[in-house]
Amino acid sequence: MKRIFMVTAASLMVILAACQSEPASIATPSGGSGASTGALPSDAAAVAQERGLTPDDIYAAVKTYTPSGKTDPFIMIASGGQSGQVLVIGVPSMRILKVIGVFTPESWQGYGFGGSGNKILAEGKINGKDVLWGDTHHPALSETDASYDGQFAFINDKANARVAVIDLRDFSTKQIVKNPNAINDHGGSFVTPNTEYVVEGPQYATPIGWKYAPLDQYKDQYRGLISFWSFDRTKGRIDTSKSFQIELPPYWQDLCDAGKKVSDGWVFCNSFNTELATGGVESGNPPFEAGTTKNDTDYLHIINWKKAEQVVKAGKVEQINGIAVIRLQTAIDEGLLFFSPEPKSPHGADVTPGGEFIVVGGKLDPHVTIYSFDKIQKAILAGGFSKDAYGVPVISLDKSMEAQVELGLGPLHTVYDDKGYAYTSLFLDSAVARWTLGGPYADKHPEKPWTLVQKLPVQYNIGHISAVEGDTATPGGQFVVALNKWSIDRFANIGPLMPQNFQLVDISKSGDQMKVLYDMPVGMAEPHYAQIIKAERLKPFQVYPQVGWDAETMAVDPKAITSEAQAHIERNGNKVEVFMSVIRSHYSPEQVKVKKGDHVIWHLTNLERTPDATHGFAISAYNINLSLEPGKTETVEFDADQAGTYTYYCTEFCSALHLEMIGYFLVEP
Ligand code: K7E
Ligand code: CUA
Repeated sequence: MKRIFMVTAASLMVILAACQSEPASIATPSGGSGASTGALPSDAAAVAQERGLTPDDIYAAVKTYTPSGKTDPFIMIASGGQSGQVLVIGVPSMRILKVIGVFTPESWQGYGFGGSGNKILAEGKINGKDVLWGDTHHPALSETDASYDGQFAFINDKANARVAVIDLRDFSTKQIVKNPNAINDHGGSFVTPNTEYVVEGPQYATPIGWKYAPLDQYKDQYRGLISFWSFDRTKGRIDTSKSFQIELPPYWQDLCDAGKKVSDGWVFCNSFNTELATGGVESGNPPFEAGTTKNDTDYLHIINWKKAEQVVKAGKVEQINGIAVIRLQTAIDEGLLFFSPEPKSPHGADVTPGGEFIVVGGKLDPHVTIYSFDKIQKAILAGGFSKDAYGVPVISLDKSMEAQVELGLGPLHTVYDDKGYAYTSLFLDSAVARWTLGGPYADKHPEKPWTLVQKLPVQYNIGHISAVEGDTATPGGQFVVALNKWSIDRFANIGPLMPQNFQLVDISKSGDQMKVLYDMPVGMAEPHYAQIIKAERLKPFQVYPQVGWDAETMAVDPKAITSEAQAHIERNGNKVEVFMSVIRSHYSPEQVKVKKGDHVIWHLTNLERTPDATHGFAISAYNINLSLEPGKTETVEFDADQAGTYTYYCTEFCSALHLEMIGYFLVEP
């Protein structure tokens, strides 16, 4: 129901004046234009009136409108859910800037249609089988000293326990790592404060190495397994030889977060199903949803990864499928693993900017529970624990808890700002809760610590929540994005499968002043988490640094030609090697003739140095399609197994003579 009332030119001026008083860095990120407030043009007031816009609507419009030629001050890296992709979105305009193919072939980028993307996708094979989709959940930007450094992004595939590396110099996928010991994951990816490790937490327990074991052996044979993938920044790759895993009890570890600052060196994961339910509603067992929620508490997992590193160095590991695994008993004996109870069916474990507290959502409990890292450390020093069924020391809740804040129904995930507020998604309430942190944050806001300040309705069923750098040591405080699972009535009806709704929320003002600004439909999957980085931290290439650049190795391909004069074809028996140049508006050579059965190796180099002068390359019927950005080299290798007359042509409208950018590929019978 929309409140419609008259918007007078005078009230618009008040709103505009209010917007103008926002910090210039938010209102006019690119600076310099110096728009004058002055009087609102009468034609604009007429439009507002005709469209029935309320003052709130006009505030939202002014707050989010990004004039042509201006760029967004923030970039959101969002999971692409079941699309197996990653979305790059400008904030606050909420415009999609790029869809990055990660676990799924993506034809615009020519990812998975003959070029280097095929090699990367092949790394994600499972037992030799192509798995060409992913359920991406949690993107993680690389960090230096617990703040985003704009260099890399990582993303997990929940469905298949894989982690991918995206290089932010060209926003493209460079590596997929298949976890050899887990078949699904969830608590990943997230990074340790200097991106020493990309952490991949587990979810539904299976035997390590996903070997067969019947469900009546669940307690003894099934296990959780958290992975610490060692990241080599210089190479821009995960180094599995320096990575390790820690065996965990078969509780369903869920969301994880790395400690930072005072809690650097530790990782925290919430969990559920301490009941060890194995389902079987068809044989009279309680269904999973009941079986996994019987206990009043589950366990927050508290893991000392710096100590685990030492245990690995000391060789107290077992090699399983090529990865060093710290066994559960070793983790207990070496003091790497502790538990503390969490209220009913928790979700989310989110560390505060300074690392002092860990906030866990209640899911079936109206509270968030706030754990104190300091108290946890004191309890560990004091000793005298009870033990869980597997012998893991349990720190009682009264020894680890700092506070509980009642927020409402279904608290899930929490992010932070620069004003000492925390923001928690309330799934069942469909709301964003703003509440106050205590401890060192107490004097940043006027309210009492650990209290609810505002509950802002969102549309609808919010899952994750993302804030500008809101999970780092240096949160921004301008915007929150609610990642809503349902959109129901927010968009035009386009059939039963409805888009998700990313709702932009203004959090720039203190107190109960949060406002919904904008609805962005996401009509391609269900994203889970997203991170928002200040755009100025990103330093991507405009064109590849040199002609002949191999985007996979991020170096010049020694086989690449660098001028049109070098274009040629080499034949050696039934091997045909094509060295092709690509520039507006022709390929050279324009005729490639082979015999049926020839093995073809086709190198293409885009000689352009002009930004955006991208060419495509598609060979009809051969499932080959490449994107050649300025300077890029790609190599396609295939057997000419079908005789006939084929064309190859440029799939990017690159110039007035783009349609003429074609060639003939003749395969003689
Ligand atoms: Cu992070 Cu959606 Cu995977 Cu919560 S999960 S919503
Ligand atoms: Cu090159 Cu179109």
